[in-house]
Amino acid sequence: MVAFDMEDPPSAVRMAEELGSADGNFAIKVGRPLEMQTGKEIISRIRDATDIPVIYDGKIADIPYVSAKIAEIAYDAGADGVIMHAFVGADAVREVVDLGKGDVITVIEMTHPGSVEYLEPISERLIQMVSGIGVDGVVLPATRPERVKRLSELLESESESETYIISPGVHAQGAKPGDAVTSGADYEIVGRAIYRSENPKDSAERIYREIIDRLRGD
Ligand code: OMP
Repeated sequence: MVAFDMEDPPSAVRMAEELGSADGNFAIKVGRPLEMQTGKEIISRIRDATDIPVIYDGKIADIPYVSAKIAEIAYDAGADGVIMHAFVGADAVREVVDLGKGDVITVIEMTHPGSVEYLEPISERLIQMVSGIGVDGVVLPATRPERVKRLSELLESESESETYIISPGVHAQGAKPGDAVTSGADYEIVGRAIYRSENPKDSAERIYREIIDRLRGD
């Protein structure tokens, strides 16, 4: 999953087109630094530029009504899924899930040190809560593979339906390609190492191959 946090909409659209024909299994995550340039329109432009999944990473964390409103705007603009925080509580998560307009991915633990202080102590309860509601995916930190392992096991025992795990932190934040998928994650998220590189398509394909090689034990 390629994080689109660049601040230049034309280069984002170009990269979306390139990823559509890249060798691998890709998705795009539109972050706030990009969204703030144009508003929801960039989601639609990226949606029109490629067939691969587009996730809106608004890190939504508001009261149920406003959380659902933000998510609805993103879905209607063309997002296949949205990322919201789990810590806002079951009522907010449920209201977004109940829209039934696309995937809901909830943040459980984050990649930065501050996450250890406040999210780690409550993350097992967050997993139980989102499993009970039935979200489509969760975010776990590639920077802490042992947490991905522990929480992926818990997720499997708690969830009645399949819940995928997406893990950021590869390269720019110190995780190595493959650290998360070999610990139980389904997708790894990579931003700067791709969109800041000289040839983003080549970088995406190379990192994708590295992840697959680790998964196969090559
Ligand atoms: P790079 O560090 O540039 O690869 O980007 C990482 C991407 O993952 C950014 O879009 C972050 O917003 C996102 N992210 C994290 O880095 N850490 C988290 O704990 C959660 C996320 C996320 O939810 O995507």
